[in-house]
Amino acid sequence: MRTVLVTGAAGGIGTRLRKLLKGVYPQIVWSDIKTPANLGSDEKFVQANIADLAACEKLCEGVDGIVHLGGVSVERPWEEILPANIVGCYNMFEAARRKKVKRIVFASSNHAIGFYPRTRRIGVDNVVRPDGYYGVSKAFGESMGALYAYKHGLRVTCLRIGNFDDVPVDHRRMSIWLKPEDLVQLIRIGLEHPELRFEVFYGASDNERGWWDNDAALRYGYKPTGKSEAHVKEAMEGQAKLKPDRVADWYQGGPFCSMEYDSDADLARF
Ligand code: 15L
Repeated sequence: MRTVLVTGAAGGIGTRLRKLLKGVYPQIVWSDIKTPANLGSDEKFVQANIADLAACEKLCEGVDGIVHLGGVSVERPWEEILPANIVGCYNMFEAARRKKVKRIVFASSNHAIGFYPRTRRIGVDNVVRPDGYYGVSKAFGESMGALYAYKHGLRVTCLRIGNFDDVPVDHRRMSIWLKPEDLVQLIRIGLEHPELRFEVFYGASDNERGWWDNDAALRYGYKPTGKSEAHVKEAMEGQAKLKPDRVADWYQGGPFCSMEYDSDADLARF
């Protein structure tokens, strides 16, 4: 990997990665629809809208690997998800194929499987259960990854990111927390591991209360260093500030599940 493109540079994860990936690859090109605050003079930034295929092709020129974080990162109306996360995701994969980029790490999300109850332990072979249009867009991105890997030979890693933060901030995040440095490890496996073709990994640290079987990532050498149990006090303090919610508290996806929820389901059966 000589040149790595990272989309979504102005977002929460992108902003943090700008520090954590410094010096890891000879050249990193950062991109976003908006210019990040505090761009360093040593950082290369290209402003682009991923809903524009020609702009994506330009971004991919001379690039070896992509970390695709760009797009909407929370639940939003379909009209916002469609251009940014569906069209934008297609554009990045297609531009990568046309420009012969070798690898893509796609930032998927736990919201692709948010409608599994917290009582279930799941792996990467369970069918998706998105908890909103955002989750659907992440499931779509994982499908694009599989298509472009098996049909066009790209090497693709989809990271179902739990919650990326310095510490877990509530009860749910105790199970899905991802320490920033652990995300760097997963990204590096995706960009560098010689045997990888297409994989889905959970973007989670070594959380005792975790719901996900992350064997696939461990087999590729992932050694998470974050342990949510070390931060239980902060997480429970955060939890105490939240109102109980029968749907959000039942499902892995939490509050995204209760948005616009109007099913009369007996939760205990699902
Ligand atoms: C995500 O996918 C979001 O990008 C982030 O904002 C959080 O909501 C996170 O999931 C989460 O589930 O905590």
